[in-house]
Amino acid sequence: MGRAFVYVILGGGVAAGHAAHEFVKRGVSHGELCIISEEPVAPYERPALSKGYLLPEDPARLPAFHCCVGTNEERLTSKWYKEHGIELVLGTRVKSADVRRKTLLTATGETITYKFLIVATGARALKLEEFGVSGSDAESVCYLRDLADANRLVNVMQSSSGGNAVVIGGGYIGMECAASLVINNINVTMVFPEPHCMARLFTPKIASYYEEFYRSKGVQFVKGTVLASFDFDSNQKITAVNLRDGTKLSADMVIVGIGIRPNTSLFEGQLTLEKGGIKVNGRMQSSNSSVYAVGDVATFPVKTFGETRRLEHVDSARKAARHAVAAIMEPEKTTEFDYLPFFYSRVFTLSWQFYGDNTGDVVHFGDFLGNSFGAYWVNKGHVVGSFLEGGTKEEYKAIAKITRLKPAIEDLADLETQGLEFALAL
Ligand code: FAD
Ligand code: NAD
Ligand code: ISD
Repeated sequence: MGRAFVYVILGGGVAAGHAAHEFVKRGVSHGELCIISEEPVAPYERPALSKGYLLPEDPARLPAFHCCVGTNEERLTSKWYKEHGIELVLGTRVKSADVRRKTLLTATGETITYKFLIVATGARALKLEEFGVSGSDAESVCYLRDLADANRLVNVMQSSSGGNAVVIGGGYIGMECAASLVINNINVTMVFPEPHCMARLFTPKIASYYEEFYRSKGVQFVKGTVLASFDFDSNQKITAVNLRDGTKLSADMVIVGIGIRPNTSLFEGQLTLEKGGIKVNGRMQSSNSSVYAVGDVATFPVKTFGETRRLEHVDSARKAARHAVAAIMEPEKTTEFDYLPFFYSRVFTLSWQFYGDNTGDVVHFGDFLGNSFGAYWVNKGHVVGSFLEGGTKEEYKAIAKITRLKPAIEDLADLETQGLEFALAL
């Protein structure tokens, strides 16, 4: 059995949803585009899963957060895809790809061919077993990557109300889930190997602000160690978590957020890989000219840094997806992708944004005892990155603009004195 399409998007997450919207904006014809997704629902805004989805009252539920509500655009339900003649093949895993033959084979045995393929397979959560610890399949151990994980997490959370949770990992998932657990009346201990939370991005000073805030909400931190094993009762229910430093933490539930691996396996040996992702050029085109890659799975040239990066954030997935569609449908009008990395998070009443690169010297500014502060990163004499907690819309716009402009900095002390005013004055 086989079907042929002009355009196929492999993966049905954030990048797929925004790419589909762009295809329609650019006049794709009925029957030309197909999206194949392992998930059983139309593309949705994944960030909701660790935020609104976990609220105890009035939680976000589909269809409210289908793409592209994250950018205040149309909400694309299955009906929208149907109305625009887009074939949405849901609940279907692609099990092999042959880029020479331009063919995908699904787990249901169907062959789908394409003229242009956009790979948007995202990433999978790393499992404890990959670090030599078993127990991931225990009833109260939760990961969080997709809707099925989120539903499971909500159930486990509800049955653990008033109890103890151990959160393994001090990155995005750990921080956002820990906040949600507290809001759900669960006592939280966070465990991670680094000296402070969000070690990939935060400076020790920034991290200590968030850690203090979390402590004020009752969260405890165990740093510099990792999980060694679980204790189970006679019903195979987890009762405690044993850490490598010998600590035993009693636990009714566990959330694991220890990073991801991009889903590249279908293309290994067929496309060039770099930095863990599918290497693409400024048109999001891989080493095979009919295959494009976007989102968590793509390693692309970040012009402003002069090097390639693989980013794991929603803004980058959305914009790269739209850029790939532009490059495919209007190649002569489409220039190289020129993306300024943008990351953000919201936890409790806090909210931060980061633009650019966190390399070089750090200059902190603002009131670290209050509720608005930030930092600039200055590399080789230029601002390359900025962070702001508690900013206004105008202030976030200003730090984004300054990071894009990369102004020269002669005196770090002067930059520190000027603080946010430096960005606002530009
Ligand atoms: P995904 O959205 O992960 O989509 C990949 C899709 O491909 C999935 O539907 C998957 O099932 C499908 N797929 C994979 N392999 C196959 C196959 N072989 N066959 C068929 N289908 C396949 N970023 C932010 O910037 N801000 C946030 O606040 C934020 N919050 C997040 C919260 C959570 C809980 C998670 C997990 C991530 C969050 N992120 C956030 C990161 C952001 O969601 C990702 O960067 C983004 O989803 C990447 O989009 P993508 O389309 O590349 O991958
Ligand atoms: P992450 O890379 O942000 O953090 C991984 C954390 O795992 C590290 O900070 C470290 O503390 C911990 N760790 C590493 N090895 C460990 C070990 N052996 N034992 C215990 N802990 C260990 O990844 P994540 O938090 O799992 O997030 C998954 C993905 O979801 C990422 O791509 C992230 O960008 C994305 N996400 C983003 C947001 C956002 O941008 N606001 C929110 C949620 C999720
Ligand atoms: O994707 C990401 C992310 O979450 C970060 O903190 O890239 C950055 C750093 O790993 C690199 O700047």
